[in-house]
Amino acid sequence: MLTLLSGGTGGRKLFEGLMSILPQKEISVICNTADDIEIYGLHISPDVDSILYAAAGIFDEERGWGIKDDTFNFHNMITRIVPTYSWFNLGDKDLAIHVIRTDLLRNGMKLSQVTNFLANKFNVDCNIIPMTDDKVTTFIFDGINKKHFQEFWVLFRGDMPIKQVIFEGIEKAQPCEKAIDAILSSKLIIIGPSNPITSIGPILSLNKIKIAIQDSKAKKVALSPIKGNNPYSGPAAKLMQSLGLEVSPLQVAKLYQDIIDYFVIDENDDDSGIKQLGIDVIKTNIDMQNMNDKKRLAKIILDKFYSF
Ligand code: GDP
Ligand code: FO1
Repeated sequence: MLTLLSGGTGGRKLFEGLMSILPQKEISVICNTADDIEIYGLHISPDVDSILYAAAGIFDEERGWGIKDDTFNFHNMITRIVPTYSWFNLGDKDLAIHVIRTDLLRNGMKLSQVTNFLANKFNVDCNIIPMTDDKVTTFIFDGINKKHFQEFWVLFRGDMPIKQVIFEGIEKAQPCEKAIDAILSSKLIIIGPSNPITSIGPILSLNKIKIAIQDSKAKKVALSPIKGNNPYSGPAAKLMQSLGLEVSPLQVAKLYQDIIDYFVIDENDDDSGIKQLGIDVIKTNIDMQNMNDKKRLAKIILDKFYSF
């Protein structure tokens, strides 16, 4: 068994590589839920859904979110009536998932149980685990107002000042028990090349998850989402800069230094600072533009750290 900590893009790409090599039942994924948002009363869980859809083979790779070949009839109609709904797009097929999830949550199921229910319906065998069943929400504070992460990213396209990143609810939130079980029974724990601030940040801010990783006998490896001084996509650079952090693989390694043994960085990046942290470095091509790249990178990690 191995456990991957993931958001919806870099971590999901690596997940696709891992799935192309290992049987799904050997893989557990602990997903960030702090990006979750309620849109007109529906519970949307973007990172859980990206992993679920990827496992089910229905993820829209081109768009980078949602279900492939989806249509937007519902969205077009609802925004014709209420134009202010137009900023967040929900596809028709995607919508079915949100309606079911919201209904089951209202009937008392926990997010992890709903996720399990949905995974079964798609014949998904890997263990997709939300980091918590409790409400945790990432807000971006600009010094005056706080905006939900989705508003910051989708509505304002990341174009607002960032004074603080707040994981509201994190102090009281408990990790899902299944997440702790997965960590403690894994031979390998992988921190995916996900956004270290808003995807991995909330997962590791659940103290019991961090402690379980530290206590685990597993090999612990993280992959860099940064090549040179740039992320491949998303707001990682803006978030890191705004928080006074350098945008570099070394900085990401520093964020993970108390839990990882190995760090995978791009072959052209400098590893000296990372080695000085006491972390072993694997240098390789960390681009995952297509399925071959994803499989190649996953294979390097599995060959080195996971005998099966
Ligand atoms: P989100 O939920 O969509 O923000 O997804 P993640 O947090 O999982 O992923 C965002 C991070 O993925 C960004 O910081 C990117 O730099 C990283 N990423 C995207 N594509 C690649 C890739 O091909 N290789 C690597 N190493 N990282 C990537
Ligand atoms: N991203 C967008 O840029 N625009 C959208 O309208 C949008 C809708 C959406 C609906 C469901 C879903 O699961 C994800 C969606 N995303 C959309 C992606 C999402 O905002 C982000 O990629 C992640 O939350 C970042 O972690």
